[in-house]
Amino acid sequence: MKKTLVLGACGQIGTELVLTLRQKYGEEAIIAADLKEECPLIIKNGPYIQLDALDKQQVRSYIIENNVKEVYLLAALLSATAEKNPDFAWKLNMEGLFTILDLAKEKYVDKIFWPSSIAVFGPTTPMDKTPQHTIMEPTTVYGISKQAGERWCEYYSLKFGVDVRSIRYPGLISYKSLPGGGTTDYAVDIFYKAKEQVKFNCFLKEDTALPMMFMDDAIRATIELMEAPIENVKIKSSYNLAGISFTPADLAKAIQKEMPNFQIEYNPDFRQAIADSWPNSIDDSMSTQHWGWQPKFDLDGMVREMLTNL
Ligand code: NAD
Ligand code: AKB
Repeated sequence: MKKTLVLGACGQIGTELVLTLRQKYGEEAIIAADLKEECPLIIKNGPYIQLDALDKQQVRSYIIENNVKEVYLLAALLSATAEKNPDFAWKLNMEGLFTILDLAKEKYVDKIFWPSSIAVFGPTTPMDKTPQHTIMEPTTVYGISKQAGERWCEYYSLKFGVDVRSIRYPGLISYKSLPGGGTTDYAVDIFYKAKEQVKFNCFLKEDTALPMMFMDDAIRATIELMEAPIENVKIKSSYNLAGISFTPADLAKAIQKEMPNFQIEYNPDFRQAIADSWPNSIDDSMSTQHWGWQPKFDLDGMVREMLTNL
């Protein structure tokens, strides 16, 4: 049986990706792996292994011995956490990628998914409808690692024929798993406070617009890109992907439509500078043209799903 490994499977994206991949390809075909000893209850329905993405030998042996042919590499430090530990963020975000790219170069692995982020853009990037190809001068360690990762993915693809596919995810909003230390995490935390009927203390200013997406759309995009015929995947670095763009004030208003007593206050912290360096909205027309991407969730639809399911 062809095996797929999701490395970093216990996080916000991995949990939902593992569930969806198992529904599609069977529980035994999808191996969840993470640094954590125990995997979340929700993904206990299939194989799990404790694996350190930084342990090159362990990762290589596991993949080769278990006939793993596809790898989703999700282990990383996100923007806010990375700023607190830049050296380690650079190490984790880069070294794991080289281990997997080299396994594909040596033909052990057939296909890789590696996520990039809107963090590859910086303050000199056009902020509205940011194009696929534009100025990219990121000012965060996270953004620098994602930009470097994109360059290496393209390099391995062009020089060695490695099939590596990537999306520049916007901030992701989900109810099945918690976010792991990003600047866009406020857009998940806000729903927990709304449900608890507690005033939300937002760490971004009310008018900070950022590109965001409901997790269902992100998982569908990931699998659609991975299933696209290779000739359609023309961009070998990473694809822009857009869902919904909104400010904390827009999101609060949308929640108030469903919960009129919901309250918010704004106390920006160090994450404001990170958010200010990122785009307001993204032009993802190349994803639409090349592999047919279409988002389904708008702001009100996402808010209803979150409030119903949390
Ligand atoms: P997360 O922090 O929620 O999850 C990361 C997982 O990786 C965690 O379960 C953690 O235990 C695991 N991990 C950390 N170090 C590891 C190691 N050495 N070995 C094995 N596992 C390890 O992150 P996420 O939100 O699920 O993001 C996954 C990927 O998607 C990251 O590359 C991130 O940069 C990217 N991304 C996420 C978002 C988002 O909004 N969630 C947006 C853009 C890009
Ligand atoms: C973060 O805020 O760090 C992530 C991202 C947009 O990459 N959610």
